[in-house]
Amino acid sequence: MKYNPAETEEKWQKIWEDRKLFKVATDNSKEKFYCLEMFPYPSGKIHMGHVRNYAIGDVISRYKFMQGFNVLHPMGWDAFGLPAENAAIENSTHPAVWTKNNISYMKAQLKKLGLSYDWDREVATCDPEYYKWEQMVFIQMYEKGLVYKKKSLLNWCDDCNTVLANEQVEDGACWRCGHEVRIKELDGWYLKITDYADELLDFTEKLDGWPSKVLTMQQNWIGKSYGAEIDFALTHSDEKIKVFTTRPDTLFGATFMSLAPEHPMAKALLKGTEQEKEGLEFIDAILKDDKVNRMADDKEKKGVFTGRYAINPVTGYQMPIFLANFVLMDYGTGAVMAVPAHDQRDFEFAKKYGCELKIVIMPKEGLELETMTEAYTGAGTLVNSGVFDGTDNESAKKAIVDYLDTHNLGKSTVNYRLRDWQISRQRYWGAPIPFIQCDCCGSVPVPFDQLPVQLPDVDFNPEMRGNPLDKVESFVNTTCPKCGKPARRETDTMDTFMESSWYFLRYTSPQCDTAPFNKDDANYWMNVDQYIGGIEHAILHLLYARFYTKVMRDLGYVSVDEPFKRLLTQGMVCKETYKCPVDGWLFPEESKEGKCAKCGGDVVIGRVEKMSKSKKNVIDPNKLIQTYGADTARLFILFASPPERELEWSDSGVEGSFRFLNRVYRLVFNNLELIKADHAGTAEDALTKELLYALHSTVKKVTEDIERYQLNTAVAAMMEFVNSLYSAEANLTDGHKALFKDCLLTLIKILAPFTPHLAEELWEMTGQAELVSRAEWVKFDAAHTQKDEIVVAVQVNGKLRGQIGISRNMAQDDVFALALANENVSKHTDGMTFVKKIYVPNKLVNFVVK
Ligand code: ANZ
Ligand code: ZN
Ligand code: ZN
Repeated sequence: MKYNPAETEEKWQKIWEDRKLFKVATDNSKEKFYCLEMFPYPSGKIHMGHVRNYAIGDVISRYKFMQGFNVLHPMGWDAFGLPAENAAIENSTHPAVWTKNNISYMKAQLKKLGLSYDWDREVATCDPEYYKWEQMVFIQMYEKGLVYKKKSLLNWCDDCNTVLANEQVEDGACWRCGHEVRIKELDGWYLKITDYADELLDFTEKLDGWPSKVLTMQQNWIGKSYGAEIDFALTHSDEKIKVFTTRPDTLFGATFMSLAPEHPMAKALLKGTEQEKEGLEFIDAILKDDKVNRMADDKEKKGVFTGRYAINPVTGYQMPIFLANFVLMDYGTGAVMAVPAHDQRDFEFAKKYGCELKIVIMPKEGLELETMTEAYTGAGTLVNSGVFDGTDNESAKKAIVDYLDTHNLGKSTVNYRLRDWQISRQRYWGAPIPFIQCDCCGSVPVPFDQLPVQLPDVDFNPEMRGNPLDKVESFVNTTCPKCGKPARRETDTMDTFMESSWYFLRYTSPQCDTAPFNKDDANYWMNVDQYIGGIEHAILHLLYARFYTKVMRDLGYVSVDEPFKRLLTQGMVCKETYKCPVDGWLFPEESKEGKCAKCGGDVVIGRVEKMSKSKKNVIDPNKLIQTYGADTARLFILFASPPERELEWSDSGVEGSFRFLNRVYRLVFNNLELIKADHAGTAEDALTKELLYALHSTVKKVTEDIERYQLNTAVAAMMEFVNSLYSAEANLTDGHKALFKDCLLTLIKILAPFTPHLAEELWEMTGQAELVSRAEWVKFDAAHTQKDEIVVAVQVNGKLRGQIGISRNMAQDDVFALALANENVSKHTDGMTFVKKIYVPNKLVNFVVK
């Protein structure tokens, strides 16, 4: 008899499914555990990153199941998005068809992995029954003042007839067609996430189950800074320019001003000056550059003088006003008071354009203009700052703002980096924004009883450009719900981040047809106790989901403040690359012993990198499962690396995992008779002690390791356990059989979350009635988790001279006696006088001798 994964796995998957083993219901009498993995985009196939994500989640879920929790472990599809639409255009199909096919293929793949999902809760976000509620909540947000429409400047490709995100603009050209990108003013819908900036920030302090790295990223994204707004008068007009600064203490050193090229006053300032033409050209050029790029520290600082001057309110200095590429309109006020001696960007800019530098913050070690090679940005005492001279710069911040405040020149403010969330997409495959545009009434929400606003049918073909919704007359032309006159339907669809911001709430009652979800169910299951997903979602998805949850709370739908209690961000799956100088990147199977399978030439083995289709360093989960089975795939992935780290693919590692499972199979199979029999009595000898130790310390380690996500060391502990059992096997007497049986059954149980199919098969072979997935998790006895024998180092005058084995907590005098009995130790102490005998219990002996 041999371990046959293909047969075993299919058999158990069917049994679990038939018995609806992982179907759960709200049950207030039971403690719940909600385990969630980020749902996939139905791109076509499962990749190794998915396998890793879901294998980790499955261990945690199955473990919690066995611990008696009522475990919610759902799965679904983040089903809207651009790839479906592009594929539909290319292949003249419909995005819905493409998506549906992908879902059914990927679902079958997931089932082959033996994941413990409650498939009755499956959700696909492109389902009108899903987005209907999103539309309803969107309207409720609108009624609460959390949704608004605004014109903004966006990247636009005339050829593709579409808006482009900054990342889709490459050197001023469209990433898809290469056409020049222009800036177009467009209406867009926004969610007021900024209303929640403070709460989102404050709660990052309370999310102690999150990686601190992710919290820091969120904090930086929200980017709260305290500072001041200061008004600067102009020499040529009565208007004023307001700047935002975090360094009011440097006001006396402000020698010029930098404005964003899109600042509303930029063109007016230029008007009639010698610089007008150059200035206008500069504005056009800069607007094409994307913002991230403009802000980058290493980006060359560029600017033009406007020909105008502002007046420093405390020094009277006439500050030339520049337009500068690194000043952004959507931060602060879009205007900066430049202090070149104390800000690096301003320093570089001043050197380039010949502006004056003035030191106003003096560090202890002194500072001189002549020798400065970079801005001094540290702390110090104020100089050249009138009445504030001598004040330390931290207290000067407040003192100067107070002064400005009393003279009506400025006031303290708080500024955020976080911007409102622009959710409009000029695309078909998304949830339609439920609004109607009426010439008389403006933007009018679609009445609730008319929801969902469903996507109309459209024929897709390769000639298509832009948003097909614009062209569907029957969709666009409608009547105003308020006045009944002809009106136009909104044709923008929502950002797909909207759907992923609340799917975890929908999972708590996915069939609910009277509300987005049932309140009692949501309050029972929320928060998600464990969320698992990629670090690439550390900022936007998690921030939006947190925001949405708070909005749902404020709309009265749910009572939690935060969606995710604990967060695990799994590392990437990586593999070395293969490249043939002739044929380019090769799939792993196209490189045979260093030779290219296509041309026979030498293959260049490249760095270990994230698995990606473009570099072909991918392993197909299907093939892996076909060859070794899902349990081997799962075990390898879990064993190869701690979940949060990168995982380097290794074929020999996969082989090793497969061999281990065979070893387990044989061990149990060879002892079936022993397991099925009843045994009485336990021998009191060394082997019993060893077995007890192996058993309890393994259970302890596996339990604790799962709790702290160290799944790899949990697997290692089970491997060691199997080794101990093999070596004990040969020496068993009747007095060990009961204990040995216990060890084997325990092994099967603790393996169950990791390799559930094999565990079920073995469990059944041993004659157990229930499923091992339903068995109770094993408890350990702490008394047996410590080895009696411990090794203690013996030093003489601080030098290691020997090691002794002692029993734990042996009396000090006995330890000294044992130590002195050691030959090498006595060689160094014989004939000497003892100055001191030191004993660090259970660790170290040191004799100080003369
Ligand atoms: C004067 C000053 C002196 C500044 C100094 C810094 C150092 P954080 O901390 O990120 O909030 N700033 C203001 N608005 C800007 C914009 N729209 N685009 C680019 N830079 C802008 O940054 C605040 C600082 O960034 C502000 O404080 C301002 O420069 C600049 F020794 O004002 B500071
Ligand atoms: Zn284009
Ligand atoms: Zn109307």
